[in-house]
Amino acid sequence: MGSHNTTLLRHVLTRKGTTIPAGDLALILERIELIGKRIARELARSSIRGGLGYTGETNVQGEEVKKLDEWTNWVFLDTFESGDPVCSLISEEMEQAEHRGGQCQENSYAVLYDPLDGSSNTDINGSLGTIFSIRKRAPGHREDVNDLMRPGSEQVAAGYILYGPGTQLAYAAGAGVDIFTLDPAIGQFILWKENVRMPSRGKTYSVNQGNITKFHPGVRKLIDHLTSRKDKSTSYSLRYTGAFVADFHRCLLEGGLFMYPGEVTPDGKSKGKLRLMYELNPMSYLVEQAGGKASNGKKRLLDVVPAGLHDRQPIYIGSAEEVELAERMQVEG
Ligand code: AHM
Ligand code: MG
Repeated sequence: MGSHNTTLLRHVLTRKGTTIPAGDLALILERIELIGKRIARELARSSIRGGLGYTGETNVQGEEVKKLDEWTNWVFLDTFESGDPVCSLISEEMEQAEHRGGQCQENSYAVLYDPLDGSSNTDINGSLGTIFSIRKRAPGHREDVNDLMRPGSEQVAAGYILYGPGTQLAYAAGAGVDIFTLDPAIGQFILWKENVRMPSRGKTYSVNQGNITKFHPGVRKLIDHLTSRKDKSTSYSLRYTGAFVADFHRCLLEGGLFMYPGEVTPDGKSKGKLRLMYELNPMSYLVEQAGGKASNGKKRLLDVVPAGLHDRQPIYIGSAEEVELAERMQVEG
């Protein structure tokens, strides 16, 4: 058994080749790991603390808000109270960004996040996640977030926390994807895998197949193709948890395809469900750093210029072979 004693902070401070200064990244990830520990602890006992169910409110996305959505969003705001070097907090749960300090300075950042991904799983003790994206803010900006209306390729770091049987944190900052596991007894995220590389093809696909009639016919063609393989060595199994983080984590480790296709509306337009800035960009950044691909069915997701903070897009993400296949099948028309 190898030695398991590299903490997240030590790793960040000694990692070479990152696109963001190690000191800045350490300050931000130190906060995010604390958020992960606070959320993991609460999720483990929320059923006996009256923390499950809905608040009765609807969020900016028009979705019913769960008590844990609201609480986890507050945990971000509370943990980043002291700001520096984070100037702006932008969440799928808030219509407007929250800012810390005065005008954003030279080396200040925005953290864009989905505090509780897969929230339909809260009440059944299913897997959940937190997703984050880190971008530089242009000096002098604050409420004006136009400097962030840029493609996901401009992220300087991104990652997620998976709350499963164990809690794991994965991040990338231009030097590959590294994964850490929380040891609750000592309260530390310990390095588990460094520089994860995805297989170029996998054995599973992930999609909410119950929505098939709402998707473009190209998606049905793709699913027919994936499910028509008779040879065990080339056939696919379906895996879908209802939490993007959990499904993506499988893909990252074992290869395969996760998709959330656009829903074709009566006027023939395709409408994605998952959010570009809080969900798709961070995972697309990670997948590319691990040798995989991410597309909206027509183009690389990291090249998409957001139409707004809460923009949604279709997604096809995973091993290079399966994502290229989806694009060839013209899944989004
Ligand atoms: P959420 O962030 O509000 O939980 O929504 C995102 C989730 C993803 O985690 C998951 O892949 C998808 O929505 C599940 O949606 P559906 O229930 O339509 O399959
Ligand atoms: Mg989500």
